[in-house]
Parts: sequence; C-alpha cells; structure tokens
Amino acid sequence: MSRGAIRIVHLGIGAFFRAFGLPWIEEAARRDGSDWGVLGVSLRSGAVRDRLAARDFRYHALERGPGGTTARDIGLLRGVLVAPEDPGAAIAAMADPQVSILSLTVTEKGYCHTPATGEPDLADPGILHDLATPDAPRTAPGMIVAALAARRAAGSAGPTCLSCDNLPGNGSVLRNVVLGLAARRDPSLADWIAHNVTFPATMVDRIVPATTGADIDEVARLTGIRDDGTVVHEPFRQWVIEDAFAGPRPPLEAAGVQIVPDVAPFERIKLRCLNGTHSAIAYLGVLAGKATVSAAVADPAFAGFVEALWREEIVPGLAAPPGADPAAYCAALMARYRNPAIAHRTAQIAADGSQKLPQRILATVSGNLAAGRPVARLALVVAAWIRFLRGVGDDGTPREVSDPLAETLIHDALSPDPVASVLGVPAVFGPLGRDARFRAEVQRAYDALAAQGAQAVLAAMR
Ligand code: CS2
Repeated sequence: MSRGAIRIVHLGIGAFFRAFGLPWIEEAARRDGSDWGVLGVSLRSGAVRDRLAARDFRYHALERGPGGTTARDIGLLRGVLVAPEDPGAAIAAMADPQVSILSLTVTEKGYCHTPATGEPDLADPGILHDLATPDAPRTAPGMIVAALAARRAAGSAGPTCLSCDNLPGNGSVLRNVVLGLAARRDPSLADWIAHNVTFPATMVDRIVPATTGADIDEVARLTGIRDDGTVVHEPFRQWVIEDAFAGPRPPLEAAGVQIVPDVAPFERIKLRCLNGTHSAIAYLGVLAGKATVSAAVADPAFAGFVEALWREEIVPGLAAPPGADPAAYCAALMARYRNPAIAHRTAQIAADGSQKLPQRILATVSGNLAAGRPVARLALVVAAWIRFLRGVGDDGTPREVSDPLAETLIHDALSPDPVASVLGVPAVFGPLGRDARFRAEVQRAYDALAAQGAQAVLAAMR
C-alpha cells in the first residue's frame, strides 16, 4: 500500500465502483492535483484483492461504446482489505483521521433494512451478529458503527458516509440503520453520529456488466497487459450527490459530478425509468430466452413494450428533475440499452428481485393506483417475476433464482395459488399486496404468461 495518502475507504469494492466512482474521483483529483487515494474493503471474500494484487491494485476500465473501445489504467486504488479475515484492520483503516469519506456499494441487501419500511431489520442474521459482537462486525452498517465509535473515542472528526447504491433516499436508509445500531450499543454514540457525521443522498448511473474473458482479451490487445482485474462499462455516466459533506472532498464537480441540494427527483427518474425497465427486461427476457438487454431490445416486441411502459405508466407519475426532459431521458436510455458492445446479462439483473422491485416497480404501481392511471404493464413485470421465481424459462430450461428471500419466494411461486402467495409477502409488497385491482391485473398477466409465454404476450401487446 504505497502511492500516497488514503483519504477514502470504500466498502464493497466490486466491479461497479471500480468502473464508475474510482475513475471519476481520479479524474476529479487530477484537476487540482490533490491526492485522494482509496482503500477498498471487501465484506465477503478475498477474490477481488487476489485478482488486483498482481498489478499492485492498478486495473483497467474498458469502455465499450457503439463507436469503439478504449482502456484506461486506473491507479487510485491503494489496496484491498478483506474484512472477514481481519475486521479490526478494516475498522482501524476506516477510523484513520486522514480518511474523510466512507463510501459504499454493497447492493440493496447490504443495508440490512426492511425495503417496505426503510427500518433496520432486527431479524437479519448479520445485524443480530453485529449487535452481539460490535467489535468484529460483518455487515456494512456494523463496520461503519464500529469505525465511528473508534473515531469518537480518538477525538477525530466525523466523516461523510456516502451510499452509492440504487435505493431511494440511500443516505437516509444508511443513516437510519447506522443510528439504530449505534443507539443499541450506546445512545451517546448515536447522538455523536447525529451531530458529526453526514449521509448525503446520491444517484449513481453507469451500466457495468460482469467482466468476461473477451473483455480481458480486449485489454490485452489494446495495451499488451493481461489484466484479470479488468472492469467494463458503457460510455455514459451520471453522478448526482446531495451537497452535505461533513469534511474535505475531491473537486468532483470539476469533472462533471452534479452536487445539488435535492437528489430525489434525479433518483426517482433513474430508479423508475432505468432500473424499472431493466428489471422488466430481465424477468421477461429470462422467460423468453433473451440472454442480454441488447438482444432483448433488438426484438421489436420488447422495445415496443419498454417504450409503452415508459410513456403510459412510468413517466406520467414523475416530476422531471431540473433541466431534464423525461421523454428525451427515456430515448437516451433506449440507445444505451441497444449498445451492442455491452453484453449485460438479463440473469445478472434478475438477481435480488425482492430488494429491487419495491423502488423500481411497486412505488410506480402505488402512485398509479392512487391517481387512477393504468398499471397493466407494471403488473405484467410483477407476474413475470413470479413466473421467473419458479426457476424455469418458458422453454422449460432451468434458470437460477438468486435472492435473499429465495426460499420463501420459490416455495410461494410453486404453490397452488402463486399470485396470492407471492403478493402476500409483506417485506416486498406491504399493503399493496392486498389491493384488489392490482391483484386482478397481476393474475390476468400471470395467466397470459402461463398460457402463451412472454414472447407471445409481448407480441400481442403491440
Ligand atoms: C441493474 C443496475 O443489475 C441491476 O439491477 O439494473 O445495476 C443498473 O445497470 C445500474 O443501476 C445502471 O446505473
């Protein structure tokens, strides 16, 4: 771990942040010559560390656009610690007074909250473990609480905790869980955090498919270096951050990051228009045998469905963020989905539906029901998810269901009344699961999918 000071510790150092945040922070720091070294912390395995160690934590970010491919060598990452191997070392790094930002991409489930309420999930095994063993935690919120306790004890300043996951109000979600855990450990610690630490909301956007052997070969062709740490991404990127930093930060806006007073309208259009239709394409695509997003939208039945979903059921309930036109936003999204150089697998997006659907699809459903707007296409997405949970495509081939609630969901999806059983899972649907109009629409869509398959249902909707 050489090459200058570490001022940011990032939890969850997977492909997304290496293809999005790190190149962007590096670019920003270069503008004013400041030094913003990042230390990664992996909360699960040593795989990323082992892959990156060979090049002293440098790696290539491969940009694949319709017009060509470029590889950039990123040198901002100074090392990766693997928390399960030595939680104390990771906590000490996070508590270092030179570190002013603790950022995280730990996926929706990494917040250990109940998606329908936003509250800490006190039945989560990780949370129970961290409450019992606060000095050797294993969840991201538990690690943050331990580091904040160490900072307070040392008389250090409070950092900025920067959630970069696709959750509505991601800063508040993190704050609630951290404060909830801290209060159970020591109410005066929670009080110190409330006064000294900030949790800005953020919206992050860049499509980052899983790296393949072909990507590693492409970097070797372009640079002569065989780099197993390669990450791949589209050209597009957008990062909107609430102006609420507790201390120093890189000059992000100089590199195009938007620092704004209110992230909510940006976050809503992104979660509902992009992530909502991503999940739609994922479940319908997995059923219909479309392996990637670009393969799905190359089919006019899929593209037409996605466009109608935006136009009829998603955009009418959205307030446009400052300077944005939702119709143009959606047209740009379709161009991103069509990018043939990005092989974004529908199976990758289909994972963790129980954590994703509430903010991506169900929030729009609730708004439409209250305003008397249509929900038929949104209901078809929910029905496709329920079909997907059976673990087979429309052609009968097995499909993997990966979800923290998989056991319950698969059981419910295979029961005699799958729609009623799955809609009755309160952690996902809350009171919406009991709405008669929604239930009827999902049932109708489910019956159509069961009878005809996803491909024929979409073709008939055109
Ligand atoms: C995707 C997102 O995997 C998924 O669930 O919808 O990762 C998506 O690609 C990003 O949010 C794009 O910014």
